[in-house]
Amino acid sequence: MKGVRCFVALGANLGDPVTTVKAALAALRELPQMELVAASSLYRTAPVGLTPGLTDQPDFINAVVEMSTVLPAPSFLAQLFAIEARFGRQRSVSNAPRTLDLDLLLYGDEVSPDVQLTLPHPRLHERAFVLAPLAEIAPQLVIPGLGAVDALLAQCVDQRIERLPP
Ligand code: PH2
Ligand code: MG
Ligand code: MG
Repeated sequence: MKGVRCFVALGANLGDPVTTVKAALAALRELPQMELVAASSLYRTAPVGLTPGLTDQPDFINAVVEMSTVLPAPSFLAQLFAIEARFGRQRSVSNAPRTLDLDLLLYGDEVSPDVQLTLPHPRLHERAFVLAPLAEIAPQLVIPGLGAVDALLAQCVDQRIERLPP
């Protein structure tokens, strides 16, 4: 498929997050009009950016996938939201614990300040839990307006992440 090169982040920290993330990877693989090109390892990561009052959260399981799609970005995002809903995602305050979070990180080279879908993802460059799996599957990647993925990752050394065995 000659589609747009996209990257999606997966995150979960409620229930059984390893099983959830693996099942979400299978769901992404089955989406029509797109192709899953590469999937990173799973990572166990310390929660980042916690809302006051929600600081005692379980660790997350995170991963990143590369996809190719012929869908426009808003339609692709709608598909991601539909998968989140299937996995029982409840939306409350930002950064609350979640059964499954799917974030569209990059849609080709698109740069957009749209509040519904900011591209690249607005916090991507400061999050080791995104940059480490991204660097694993796309080590040469340059993020539009932000720079090389490995250089950005080197600036996030204080965040605890552990790559899980396959
Ligand atoms: N997602 C957040 C906020 N903080 N921390 C980790 N480790 N992993 C996440 O996926 C995550 C987070 C908001 O989506
Ligand atoms: Mg999200
Ligand atoms: Mg998120």
